[in-house]
Amino acid sequence: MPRGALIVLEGLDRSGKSTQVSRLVSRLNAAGHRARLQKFPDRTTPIGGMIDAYLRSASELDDRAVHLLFSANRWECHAAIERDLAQGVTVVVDRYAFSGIAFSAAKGLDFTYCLSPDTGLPLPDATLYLTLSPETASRRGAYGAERYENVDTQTAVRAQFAKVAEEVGRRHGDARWVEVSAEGSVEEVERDIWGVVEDVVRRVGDEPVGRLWE
Ligand code: FDM
Ligand code: MG
Repeated sequence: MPRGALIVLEGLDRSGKSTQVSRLVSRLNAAGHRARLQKFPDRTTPIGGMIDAYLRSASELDDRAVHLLFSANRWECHAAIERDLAQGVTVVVDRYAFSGIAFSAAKGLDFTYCLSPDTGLPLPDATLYLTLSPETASRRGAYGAERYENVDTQTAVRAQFAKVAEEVGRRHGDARWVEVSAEGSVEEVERDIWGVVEDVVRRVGDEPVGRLWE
């Protein structure tokens, strides 16, 4: 049986990521692929609950401690992801280790340190990075009230995502990181994403799943 594809969407706040991941899952299922959504952080687990409290500023945590919690939250889900891929289910992921690096490195943690706890996780077959100019982001309305939802943080995170893109290209090849402009309408962005994903899903069926940063 051909395996499923691991597709990640990354992007800054207000890039429309959540809308696009749910449209992508629906479209894959409508096209006859089995697909499911996985969101990180997954706030439904005990570790996810600690992350959720931190993001809502209901608790304070050391920067390294919270970095490791985000990674642990991915590790507690990796077996289910790999099982689904093996059974032919495509897993669409809303944020992954790349957000983990970008947000923690933006706080000043060492970039190489930030990479290391996610080493060995299933490697996405493609990561689609939704890009958005600061002007368009500000036109889309006010930020929410969670930690990191402010202009200064988003600017620092954007710069770190550029480094993450370089690192993915260097370690895993440029084809694994695809920039998609999120400036257009929901339908335009959906069409561009579909153009990439359709090919990936068809191509990876008999390739083994790679390992992140290995
Ligand atoms: N975030 C997300 C991190 O700081 N590290 C991570 O590993 C991940 C997956 O959590 F500000 C940040 C990014 C964002 C916040 O994400 C919550 P959602 O997508 O808004 O729930
Ligand atoms: Mg958010």
